[in-house]
Amino acid sequence: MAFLVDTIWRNARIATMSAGSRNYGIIEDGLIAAQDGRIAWVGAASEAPQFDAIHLHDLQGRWITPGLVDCHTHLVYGGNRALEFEQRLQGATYEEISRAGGGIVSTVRETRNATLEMLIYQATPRLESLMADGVTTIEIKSGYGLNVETEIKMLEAARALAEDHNIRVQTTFLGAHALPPEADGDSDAYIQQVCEEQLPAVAAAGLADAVDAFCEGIGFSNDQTRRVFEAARVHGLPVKLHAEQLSNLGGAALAAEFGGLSADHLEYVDEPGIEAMVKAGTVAVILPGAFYFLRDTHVPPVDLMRKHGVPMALASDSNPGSSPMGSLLLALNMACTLFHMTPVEALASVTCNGAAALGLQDETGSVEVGKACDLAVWDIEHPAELSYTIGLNRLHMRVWNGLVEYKTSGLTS
Ligand code: DI6
Ligand code: FE
Repeated sequence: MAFLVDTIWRNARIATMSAGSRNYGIIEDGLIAAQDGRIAWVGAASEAPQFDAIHLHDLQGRWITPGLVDCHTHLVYGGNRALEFEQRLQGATYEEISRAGGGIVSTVRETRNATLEMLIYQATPRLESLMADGVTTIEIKSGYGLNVETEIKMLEAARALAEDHNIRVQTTFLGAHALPPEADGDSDAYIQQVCEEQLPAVAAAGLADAVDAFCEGIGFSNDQTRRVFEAARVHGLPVKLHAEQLSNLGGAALAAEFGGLSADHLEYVDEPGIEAMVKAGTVAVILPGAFYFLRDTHVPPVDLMRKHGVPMALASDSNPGSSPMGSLLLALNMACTLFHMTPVEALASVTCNGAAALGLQDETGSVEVGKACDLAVWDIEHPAELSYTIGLNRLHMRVWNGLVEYKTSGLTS
């Protein structure tokens, strides 16, 4: 008797990236069956039961990986900061520009002035560029509104992008990203407003899946971040944190103390911070785009992370100020070249570990029975090529929740 399923992919080599498989979890001559958008069967074709499928894809030996996860982006914002880039090239630093009222705050002005429709329109090519890299799950943060109205507008734009595209969008509230000009330098009063007005409004509207903050000299202190996390806990929302990007304020340990999903950036994290993260199951999200674009020289301690076994994820950090990056595959190459990650670590970091950084490890991030059928099909001879090449994208097909898009068809729904 044959089992009838919606879709079969066969004649494929599969890097399942399944939990516990240290080395890609390779299946040669693999077959995947999907039913109702979920993976119903995966394994070697020789062991497969007899399937009948409505849609049959013969992949002629191509590679399948899990659909990629970009677990840290600021994709929605108004305007751009190309002129600030020029200033930096003439010698101004990111922190100097920020302290002089440019930087994040200039994007806040543009984002407040943009309509919801403009925000969606401007974010769409950025989203589609990442989707063309095989991204099937993306996190999008607020944080360029810094008031109730605009934070909500940003999160609504993120949710609208999900409606218009075949992609899973997780939203994160980042009201504690920077101090808005009207706060007049009173960061404690602003944090109170984040906790008592912005966060409750966002939570009541059901617009956030998590809460984030920028714990940094040019952002908010460890103590102020703690207040934000306590408010997140009251609203039952998990936390993540921009931690130790430009200095060490103990943010990684703080995120771990609150059972954080992830601590992100981590150029300056120390061993106690890493140990705390391991104990709490907090994922280390590394953002090579920002490191590269800010011409940072303080490399995140990947060796220490590896030694302690903290799961590492990579993300684009797509944002106008420190990482105007439209490719997640590029982050793989950068992480290997700049931080000595291995190609298998890099692929794990944008699949299973990226999913864990969003609390979605049971839903996506590996090719396993029961998970969403999120796949990327590649014209490559080995998965290490995904890390090896620079700006060369060999995506053949993208599958989200069982829905197939071909690269040549424009990849939009
Ligand atoms: N760290 C970053 O790298 C981004 N936000 C943050 O807290 C930069 C955001 C920007 O410069 O617009
Ligand atoms: Fe960021």
